Amino acid sequence: MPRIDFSLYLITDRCNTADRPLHVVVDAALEHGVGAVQVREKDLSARALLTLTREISAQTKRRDAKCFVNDRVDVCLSVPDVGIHLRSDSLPVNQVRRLVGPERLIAVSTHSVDEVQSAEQQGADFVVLGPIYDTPSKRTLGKPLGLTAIDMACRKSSLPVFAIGGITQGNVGEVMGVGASGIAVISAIMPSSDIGLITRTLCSEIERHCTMMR
Ligand code: 3NM
Repeated sequence: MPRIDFSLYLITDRCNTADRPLHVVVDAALEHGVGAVQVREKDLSARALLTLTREISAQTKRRDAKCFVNDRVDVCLSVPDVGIHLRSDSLPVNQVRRLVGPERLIAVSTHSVDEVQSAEQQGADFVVLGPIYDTPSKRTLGKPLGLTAIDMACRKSSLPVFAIGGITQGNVGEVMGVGASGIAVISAIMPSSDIGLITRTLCSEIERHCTMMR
């Protein structure tokens, strides 16, 4: 079994759930095919983040899915089996590997092919590369990277590369078609009025393009 056995990675945003409790949205997404959830609530205190990560980890366990926490190695180490998702200003990957040991999964946010290669050399398990398309929260990063970045990253690294940034049911096929191992999304799922339908649609698009590549 590969360490990364999922292809649809949901990132939380508890302020973007169309007024539903976060756990309701997360549970529906897990029920319909999300394979991993990243707890990314940057404004929470360490203690509140710990409580939330415990809750979401219990939800992912029930569905045989994975749970990651953004940036906070201390919170990660406090909850059994939770992985860590590092950003560019987090502790370096190799340092985190020494802290969390060989079993916990390490994901890394990357914004260039060089960063993907560096994450691989330092012992990451997979990378998220973006923004691939325009997405409001990442306009400060400049122009979206586009599909060629995924293509190049997949050629130059053997790590699973997940596409992020503006991924929707309309473009998931494109990113899978150039070699992505999966997608990471917030707004395609979090605020959706029908979480089950959009999750199933994304899963079947991913599966369709994986089948076409075989
Ligand atoms: N990181 P949506 S893009 C959290 O490029 C995040 O590193 C990105 O949200 C990166 O699915 C992004 O709504 C936002 O576009 C993803």
